[in-house]
Amino acid sequence: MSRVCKMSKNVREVFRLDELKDDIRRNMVALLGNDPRSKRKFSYYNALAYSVRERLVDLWMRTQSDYYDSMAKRVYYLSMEFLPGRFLMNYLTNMGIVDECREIVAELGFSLEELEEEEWDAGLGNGGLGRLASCYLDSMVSQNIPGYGYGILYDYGIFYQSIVNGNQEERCDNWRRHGCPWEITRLDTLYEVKFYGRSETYYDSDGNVRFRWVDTENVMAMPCDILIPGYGCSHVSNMRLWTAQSSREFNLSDFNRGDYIGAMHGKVMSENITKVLYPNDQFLQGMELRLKQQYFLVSATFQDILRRYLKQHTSLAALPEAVAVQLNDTHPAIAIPELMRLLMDVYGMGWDVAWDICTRTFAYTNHTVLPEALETWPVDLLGRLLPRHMQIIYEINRRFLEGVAATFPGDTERLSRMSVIQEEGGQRVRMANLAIVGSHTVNGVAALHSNILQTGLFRDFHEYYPRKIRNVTNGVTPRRWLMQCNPALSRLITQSIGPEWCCNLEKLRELVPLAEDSAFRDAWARAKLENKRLLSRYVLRKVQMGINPNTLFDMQFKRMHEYKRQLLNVMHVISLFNRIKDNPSADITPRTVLFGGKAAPGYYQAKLIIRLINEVARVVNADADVAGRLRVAFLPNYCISQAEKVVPAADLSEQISTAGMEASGTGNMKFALNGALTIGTLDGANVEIMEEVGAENIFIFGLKAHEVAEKRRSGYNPREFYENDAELRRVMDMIGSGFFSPDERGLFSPVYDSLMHHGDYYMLMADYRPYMEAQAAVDALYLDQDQWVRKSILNAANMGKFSSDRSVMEYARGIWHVEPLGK
Ligand code: 8GP
Repeated sequence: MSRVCKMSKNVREVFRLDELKDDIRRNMVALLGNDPRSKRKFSYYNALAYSVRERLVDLWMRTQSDYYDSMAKRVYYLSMEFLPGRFLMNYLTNMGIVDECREIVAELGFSLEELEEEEWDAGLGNGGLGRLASCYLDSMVSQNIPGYGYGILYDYGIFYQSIVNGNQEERCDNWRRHGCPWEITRLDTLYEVKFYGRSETYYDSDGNVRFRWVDTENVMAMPCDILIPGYGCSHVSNMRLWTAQSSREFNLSDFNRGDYIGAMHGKVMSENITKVLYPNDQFLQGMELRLKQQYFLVSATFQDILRRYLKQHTSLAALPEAVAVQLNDTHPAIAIPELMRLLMDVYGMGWDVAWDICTRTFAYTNHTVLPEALETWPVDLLGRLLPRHMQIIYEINRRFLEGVAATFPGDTERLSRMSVIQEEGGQRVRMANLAIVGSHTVNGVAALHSNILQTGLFRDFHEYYPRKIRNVTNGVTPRRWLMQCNPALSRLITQSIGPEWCCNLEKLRELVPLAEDSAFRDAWARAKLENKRLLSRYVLRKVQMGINPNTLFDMQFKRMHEYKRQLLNVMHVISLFNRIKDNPSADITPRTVLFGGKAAPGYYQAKLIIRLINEVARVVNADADVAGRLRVAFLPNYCISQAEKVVPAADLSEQISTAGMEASGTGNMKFALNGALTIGTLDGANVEIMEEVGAENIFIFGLKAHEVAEKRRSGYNPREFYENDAELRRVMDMIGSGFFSPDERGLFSPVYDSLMHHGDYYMLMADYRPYMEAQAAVDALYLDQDQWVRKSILNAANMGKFSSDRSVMEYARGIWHVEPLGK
């Protein structure tokens, strides 16, 4: 076992907690230049952060030398997005020093929670894909898998959302404006990244034709490390995020010509590469700058990977035995031609040897089947920005299609479907096809999704490479998503079954018998109520609205997208409203329906649905008949730190996407882990959640994925549902006629039209009645609190499978072929 592990035995000694208070004061002065007598929370947060960070640097260095000494195979997780949120409490949780730290901070006159609130979220991602990457880093390091995250340090993360007159407004997220104490900037490490220019042939000394990439415009990449502590601090890893710096020669030549402004312009332009995260979730915006960002990440990362590798190896032939690269979606897939280029043009290998190394190094994860999210780049653009890569892609494709043609002679349609180059509508590079061809393994993120990849989206590839496409169901880290975000419940669980659950989530199963213990159920219900009270206070602060913790908290928090069907939820709310208005004395289960989520700034329909939610909320919340029974709120700026408040307080988790469209979902896992019951379709990981918790403990409704596909084929008629269902008709008419927008009657016509006149692509009309019935079952069950709490316990108890520790071990054993160090 490593030294690091042994050290974690005596936390107080290892982390020098007796000196922490003095260190905080010292950092107030030495690093921040502040008077420790000042009571500025922000300064104290920073001083605490630096003091915590410096305790980990030593462990990080030991971890790195452990990796080095053991010559362990390393995993590189390449992702354009990471969504870590706040770091402070995560560091303290994983170091196991939350309580000690709380005492020390109290002695300085603060509560830990108020200092925690001083931190800005690191919002370097859009949603599920980025958060998954962060959960995986936590699980990798906690299980001693030698790995690193590689990404981009955007100056501006995902935009800050505010709601003004019911509409989403975006403000830029200048999250590092006041500095970020977690970053360790490596000013002395710079790599050159090339763009544009041309590919030139020449003859080497043996008379072979070779290629080189010349006349390029260069930008420098500088790394910034953020430490990732493992739980129990067995190891400390890091994510390495790149920032763009202008290249020196580039400036100097312009300066020498006396063109100061020209030089500065070039500098600003090149540094723009890492300025801003593209805010689209599952929608490709084919901008040149985005492709530049992708190549910037890939080029800098591979220089770093090869530098580290070559410190311990003399030949690149063994690269796949020492390095596993996971491509988080196709965004970093340009890494495939980049590694080919490096191996051939820089290290002089021939095609076949280089290709063999390449395909044994890469694996690719697909996160969506939505066609509008699948990346394709115009050949013109890619060829201009990365001319040598374009050549290599053509050659990869030529050889690949030769193989396909040999296996399926005469099947030209198959060839054109599988080609890396799409011909129709102007030539484009299909990045998914490139990623499949260049990887040894491709995986989907839930069983249903992987099955859809095999039989639908990537069917041709599955026929050609029958063992390449597999499943690894997503997971979430129990450290952040239970231990840290839900102290009340965590305490109860630990008191009842001991602390091992946070490293072995399957242990939660020991809670199953406790569901029959009424004292335990009471304690469980008290923890939930405490969390609901905390959230109510937050809601009051955020949107000046009082909500009643004794009502059913019904939550839908996720990106705004038509396929996620927030609109279906709104239709249920409107139906409840109508029922109460029709019969004001009816006995109904009081509910608070909460929404949160960002819409891509250019996604008109999603923004209109935000507006609809807010207008419906206005009408419902102002109605005297409804008071005390139904309340609706949209919480602005959903982000990780908000999720940490929302998730523990949920009674009901809305996971209601059109079946076949949500690849996995991870919010569904977080909510159920915290004791929410799920209402959902058989989509993504909901299917597996149902298998684990039991069909009697989840509210499943609606069309199944194959039925959706079948209906699309056979012709779907949404009007039929409108005509045959009076309650649905009334809801639709209210939306369409301007009931919720009296000053602008046509405001919601596009919402009405999308369902009634434009084919209702996501089949809300078909699923409305089954959804209403499932919601009625929810209402009935909630009235029987004993049963509800029992099911809540059984949900959490059966979520063991959905730990990201399990997912990461599946990747490690089945895809990366790495073992935990020291085991
Ligand atoms: C998301 C999926 O929508 C979600 O179901 C899944 O849980 C999550 O990835 C993690 O696997 N997909 C994306 O965020 C995504 O595809 N983003 C697009 C930009 C590719």
